[in-house]
Amino acid sequence: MEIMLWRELLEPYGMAVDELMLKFTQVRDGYRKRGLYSPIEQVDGRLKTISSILDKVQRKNIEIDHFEEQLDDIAGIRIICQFVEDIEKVVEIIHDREDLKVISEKDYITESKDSGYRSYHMIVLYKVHTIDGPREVKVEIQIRTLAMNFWATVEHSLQYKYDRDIPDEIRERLTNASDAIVILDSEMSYVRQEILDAQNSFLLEANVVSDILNNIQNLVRYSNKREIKKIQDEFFRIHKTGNIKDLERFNKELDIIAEGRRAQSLEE
Ligand code: 0O2
Repeated sequence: MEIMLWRELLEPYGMAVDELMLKFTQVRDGYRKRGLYSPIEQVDGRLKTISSILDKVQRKNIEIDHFEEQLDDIAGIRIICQFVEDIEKVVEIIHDREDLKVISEKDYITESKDSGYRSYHMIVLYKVHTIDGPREVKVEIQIRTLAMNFWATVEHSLQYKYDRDIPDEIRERLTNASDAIVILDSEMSYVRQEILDAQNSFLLEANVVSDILNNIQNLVRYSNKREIKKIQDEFFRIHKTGNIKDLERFNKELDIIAEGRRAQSLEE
């Protein structure tokens, strides 16, 4: 196969990775903008390199001309969650999306791989629009916690270092580390609600403060300097108390003032 042909073949997969990374990042940001906890913490993506495709084709005895049908992970998206419970939510989000058709799922969380690897895998079909027309491609989505990702990243590097033949002693340590990660994830689940409450109130405060500052910015156009200074001082005073309810009340008052000023300026 010629090198130019490879590039053309892989192009729709690269597009799928770029588009899906953006879409899942938008899902995360959508939650956060509304002051909600996002089940998605981080989104990564990669197009399998030609050399890695050739390695896998050789390892799995796949005919080179059929690699597209046989390999599910030419396009790969990785979604990292904080807690094990979030994985279920992300799986649900993926099932509900109209632009993704789930064709298979592997649950390596309930049943880890012999290596100790844990992750939830979904193979989906996704349509991209190339200059040659629409193309539906397979994408592998790996969903795992931060802790599972830490283990998988380290183990993956060791697989490369030892050419997939990790010495027994290191393998044993990795198995121990994988067991420790199950315990870590389950301990974190116990304190999940506490962490979620803290994160939610932080996000909520960040959003209210940003709304207040927008309101003040808009009021600058319709009010005099003395009035703006008074509003700002009041904002600093309430912000110092750290009381989110008072901040929300103050923001509502600013909304009303801003609305009144806008209406007044239209009448003039
Ligand atoms: P890369 O470099 O990430 O692209 P197989 O290779 O036979 O195990 P299969 O049948 O294609 O995999 O599907 P499976 O088991 O769902 O694994 C696909 C991908 O999951 C792998 O792709 C890895 O990314 C990840 N994975 C699976 N098992 C392990 C493991 O034991 N350790 C780590 N670190 N990752 C794993 P590639 O092509 O192997 O690698």
